[in-house]
Amino acid sequence: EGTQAVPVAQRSSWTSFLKAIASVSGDLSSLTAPPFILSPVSLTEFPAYWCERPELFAAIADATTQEQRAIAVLKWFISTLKGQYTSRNESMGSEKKPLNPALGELFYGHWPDKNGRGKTDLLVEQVSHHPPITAYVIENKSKGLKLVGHNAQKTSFSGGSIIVKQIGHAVLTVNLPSGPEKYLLTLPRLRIDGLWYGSPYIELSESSHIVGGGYVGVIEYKGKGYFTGKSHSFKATLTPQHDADESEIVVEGLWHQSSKFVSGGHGAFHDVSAPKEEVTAVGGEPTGQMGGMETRKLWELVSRGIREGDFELASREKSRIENEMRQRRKDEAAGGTSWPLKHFTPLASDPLYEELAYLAKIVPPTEDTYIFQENWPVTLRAGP
Ligand code: HCR
Repeated sequence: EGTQAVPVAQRSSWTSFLKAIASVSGDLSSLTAPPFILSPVSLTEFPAYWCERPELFAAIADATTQEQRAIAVLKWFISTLKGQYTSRNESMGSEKKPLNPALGELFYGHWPDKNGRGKTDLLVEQVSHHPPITAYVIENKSKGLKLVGHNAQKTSFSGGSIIVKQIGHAVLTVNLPSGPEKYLLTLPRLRIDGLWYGSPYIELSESSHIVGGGYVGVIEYKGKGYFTGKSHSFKATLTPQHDADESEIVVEGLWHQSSKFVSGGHGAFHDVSAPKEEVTAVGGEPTGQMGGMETRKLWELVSRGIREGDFELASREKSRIENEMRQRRKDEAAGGTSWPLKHFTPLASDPLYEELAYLAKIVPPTEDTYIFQENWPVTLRAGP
């Protein structure tokens, strides 16, 4: 009975970690966790989950009516959830603790053009260290599609699980001949279960929204024992905002597998059994190399240590990076300067969020945002 997944030598540090989680509320990112639960990947790589099926993203631009577009946006969104929330269980055996990004940490990548879907670019910047906030842009220029968003988390502990409230939102812009159409996307709540056993996994709960293009979309998430009695269940409802002739669209199923239309369409809706496509990381320096703040360069040795089981290397390098960052912050404070973000400017409120959140009665009614500065390195946009 008990903590089978925890290596014997790490059991007491795992129990201390769980106790620390239970007593710290808000931000878990800086707690030190035992080696077996460490992921070699930083949170700045997570925005790539938004586009692991680039053809579904591109399909949004190919839809010819508002109804088709609303369906395409929902299909793309639901198809990202498997990667966002279950992929570490598949690739690493359980959910793990990602590397806590440094302020100004960067990640650039792309998905190449294939079968006329166009090239899709990814840019990520860590815009805050404490609390951790990650901002990102995903753009398919040839299709006129752009997703700009930011993410933060507020954690609490309840009934042996970690509850993660996601803060932040994303705005998807679809450039149409008639002008831009914008969709607001909010994020689900997470519950991290299986902690005691040392094999954490995620279940989604409550709801998230997709609002825009003439539709108000609500996605409700349930685990075992609800709609279908199965884990990872969801029900999505797209309600037309104006046109009484348009019908409501309802879809139900399992977000990590497949779903079906319940009304407003027939048969299969989404299916993620086909392989996904990982992002190709690219260096952001003019030479095409990765600079010192690019995630795979910054964490190179920590990652190698974690992957190869050399935890001495991992922890030595992690301390070196953290000390360097602490020193950088001290120097800035002494000199009255602050770290210049490369790609984003913080803004205390987002008028588009406010307008669309009001339509769908989303709480909170206002949120801050990070405005993307269109200075994406030209070199990163070259190529097919
Ligand atoms: C909660 C979490 C950090 C945040 C991760 C987010 C919410 C980040 C944005 C992505 O779009 C989706 C996403 C997926 C991850 O599931 C989620 C992480 C899961 C665990 C991690 C905690 C900070 C670490 C808790 C430590 C446990 C696993 C021992």
